[in-house]
Amino acid sequence: MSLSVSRRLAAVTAFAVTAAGLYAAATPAALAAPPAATAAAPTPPDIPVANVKAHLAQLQTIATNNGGNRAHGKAGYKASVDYVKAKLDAAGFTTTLQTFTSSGATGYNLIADWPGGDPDSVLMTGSHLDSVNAGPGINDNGSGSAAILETALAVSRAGLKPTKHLRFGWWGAEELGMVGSKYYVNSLPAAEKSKISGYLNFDMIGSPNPGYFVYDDDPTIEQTFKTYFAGLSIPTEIETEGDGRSDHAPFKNAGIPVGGLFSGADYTKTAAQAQKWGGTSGQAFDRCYHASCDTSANINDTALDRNSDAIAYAVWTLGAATPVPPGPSFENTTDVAVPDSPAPAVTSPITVSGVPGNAPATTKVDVNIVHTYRGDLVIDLLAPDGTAYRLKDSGSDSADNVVTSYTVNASSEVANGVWKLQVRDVAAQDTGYINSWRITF
Ligand code: DTR
Ligand code: CA
Ligand code: ZN
Ligand code: ZN
Repeated sequence: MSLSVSRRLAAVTAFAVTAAGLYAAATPAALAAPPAATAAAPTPPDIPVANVKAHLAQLQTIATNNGGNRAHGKAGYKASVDYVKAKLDAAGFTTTLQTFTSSGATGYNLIADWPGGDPDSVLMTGSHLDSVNAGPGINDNGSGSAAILETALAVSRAGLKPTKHLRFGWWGAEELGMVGSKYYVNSLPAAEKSKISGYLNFDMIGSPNPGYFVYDDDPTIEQTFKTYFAGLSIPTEIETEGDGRSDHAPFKNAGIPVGGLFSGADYTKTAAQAQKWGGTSGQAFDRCYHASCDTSANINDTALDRNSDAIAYAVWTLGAATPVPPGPSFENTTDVAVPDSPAPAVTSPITVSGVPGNAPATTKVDVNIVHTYRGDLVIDLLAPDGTAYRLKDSGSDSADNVVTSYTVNASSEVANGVWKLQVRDVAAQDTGYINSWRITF
């Protein structure tokens, strides 16, 4: 790509003014490690409700493309599992697919472990991912599934190092009688059950005529949620539709402390409840419960947002999140032109030294690429031994530039050595350049 005059000047200026910087950029010394974080636990993040709704849109598309549902034993359920799993794998989680059989069909539980934390003290968060056969199940229970997925992704974005070990679960065949969660709990050896300090369940948290219900099982978990909503001046009620009606039941029956949130199903909102929560009295919390109309339109965004944020608050608080002193960071700011397709990939090297042991499961890669059609680009992280970690695939994305942070589970790689950012333009027209990139351990 021909450099515009301003870029040529900028390039020359950069070379003249920061020759040392360029030298440093080519073989950078570790950037000064920021001061260690204070002992206070980090503030739980706001969960962007737009991200949660984007997951719901994907689940809606999956149902639409697979006979209108995401039910156990149907293609739509397995496609839902594959979607969630891909997001978690890309975010550095260790995922496991557990299979079981129910009503003659294979069912799937998806378990995702966040590396680190005390293996003898596990905080688990779960939602059932299946719908009924009648419809796409966006509130029941895409809402819970999407909210805990986005919370897990927030854990990854934060590079959280909680005291407890965090585990997330997406259950199959809940609508057949909590079959997946029962199978998971019953398959756990007693020693593993005893390590679970608490199970948080989220099944229907975006009901269109919402209530704010808190499970009244474990008092500590219950109080955690009540504290959150009190901070928003939102009154809550105890969930009284029956303990046995969702996936927390098998955990509770195994003696594990449980809690959760619920925005209501087919029961009717009273006048008193409408007075404090808004919405329509005399109408069900979710008129599309177990119906074909449980689509993307069957969500109250405010309830979904508040409950998603409450989930993050509970995971951070109950997980006893501790500060994350950022590890050593290395950067290369040398511009590297990315030629238009067809052309070989280009690379930008960073020599890492002085970092003991292996890279962490939460190795962070910050990428800054200037380009006029980022969908042309395939981006990989190359470890010193040549192992490639795909950061970004090509696709129809006409937006400019890639300015993104990726989390890579590079825990099998020795940290010291020459890491490379590899970029290849795989579609004709449009060019750009690697502006800078950084790796943080
Ligand atoms: N049985 C759940 C919906 C449901 C009904 N009452 C509660 C109470 C707590 C959680 C969930 C529910 C379902 O259809 O998936
Ligand atoms: Ca939010
Ligand atoms: Zn249901
Ligand atoms: Zn449900």
